[in-house]
Amino acid sequence: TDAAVVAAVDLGATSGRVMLGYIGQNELRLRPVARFPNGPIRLNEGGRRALHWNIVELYRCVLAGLTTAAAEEPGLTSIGVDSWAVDYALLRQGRMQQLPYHYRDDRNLPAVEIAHAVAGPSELYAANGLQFLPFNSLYQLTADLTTGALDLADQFLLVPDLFNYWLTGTAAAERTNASTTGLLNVHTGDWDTPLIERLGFDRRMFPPLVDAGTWIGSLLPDVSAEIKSHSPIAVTAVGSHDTASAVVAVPAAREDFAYISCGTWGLVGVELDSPVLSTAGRAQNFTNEGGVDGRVRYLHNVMGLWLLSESIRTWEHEGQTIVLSDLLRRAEAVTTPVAVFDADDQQFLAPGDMPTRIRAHCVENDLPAPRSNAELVRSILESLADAFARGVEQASLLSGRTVGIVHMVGGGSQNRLLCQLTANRTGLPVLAGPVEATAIGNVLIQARAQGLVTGSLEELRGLVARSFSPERYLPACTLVSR
Ligand code: LRH
Repeated sequence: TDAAVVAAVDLGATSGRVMLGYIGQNELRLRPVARFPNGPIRLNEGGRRALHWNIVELYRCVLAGLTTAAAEEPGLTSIGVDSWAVDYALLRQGRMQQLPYHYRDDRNLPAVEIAHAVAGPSELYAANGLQFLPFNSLYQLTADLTTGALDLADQFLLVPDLFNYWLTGTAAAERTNASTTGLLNVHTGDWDTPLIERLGFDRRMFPPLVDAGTWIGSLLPDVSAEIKSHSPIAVTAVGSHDTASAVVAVPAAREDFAYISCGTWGLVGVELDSPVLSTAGRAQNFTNEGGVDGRVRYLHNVMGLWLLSESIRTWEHEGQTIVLSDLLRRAEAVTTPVAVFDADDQQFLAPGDMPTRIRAHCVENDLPAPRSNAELVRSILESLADAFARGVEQASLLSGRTVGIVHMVGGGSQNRLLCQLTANRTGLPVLAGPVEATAIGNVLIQARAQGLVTGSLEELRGLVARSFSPERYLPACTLVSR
């Protein structure tokens, strides 16, 4: 074909992938070239079990994927990297100083107290517009301040920025992901120097900000050699926060849409032109994250498929053989009412035995504790759908935006039961897909930067809708079990 081709590197908290994106006149296609698992690695740190990312192994997987990509498509012109938010590497003179921490590490909890003693939650919200999440980078940096790790560093790079640096030698901070640090000012979109300094961090650690669509650099010669590429390849900044890229690829055809980007997390919200900084929004823990093209992602974090994947991990660890499709079929067949629990409860954040935590939570809250794996899965999906419905309703109320349709993108859009339950509980049609919205958003911003497509996000979304038709779920009241 005569389609132009770029590569999207999309790193999620449970898996990563390298995809080729083909951009034709009126159509977009994706082809996976590599998929690899990702997850926390536990290391002993003076008696404490610390959670880190195996970032070097992840980089090796990315290079292997890019090698395949370059072999299959010698005409590859550009690479874009996105990942989960908030986590970062500390460098000194270009050398990584410690393995990045995983946001589920428990060092953050004491750090929250320390940071809040300097700048309280309402003051922080007025400056950065972010919901409180104990792992926002500013709390993690506070932990690094107390261990002395910051004294050893002269540079802070979020995960995609780190990969871009390793690929090109250029250090830059892409804005959408930088907005999740808590250190960007919500009004100016720039590093909030007074806040950074009050919290005790060195402003010079934070690289120059760039917008999605910016050319970062060419692959370093040794990287080109390693992936066996013979033509120059650009690294382009995309919406490097995975959720920002996913929102770009929501195939919305009308304005009154809410989105649920559902993978490890379920990010539920609306897209706005300007932030909402109301006390009510802060009380409901709604965030104003930076979107591509200066849009605001006004959303709330719901625990997401993590509840399911961590339950499955627990069962497999116990020696059970789990077949996901069977499990979901049995969950769908459950007819007894199951517990609808608070999927947002912070006790589900840490890795560990999820079924036991969910049962204990149900008992504590006078809810029927799930008795079988199928009941537990049904309970998780009902609870997620319930949290999604509350999120959609609150996003609408808090922003004043009418919502008439819900787009579910990401891995969760493949879960038919979850989509149907979400339609039932929101009372709105749910349009499910694309599954690979994040990679698609990543590809689109590279394609636009290269002049292969033009136009606003609305036009890009039209292209997504034409290329990947979503599946429609209508609310069916009979399925609701409250
Ligand atoms: C989803 C996500 C989410 C963040 C979390 C850390 O992958 O980026 O938007 O809140 O990971």
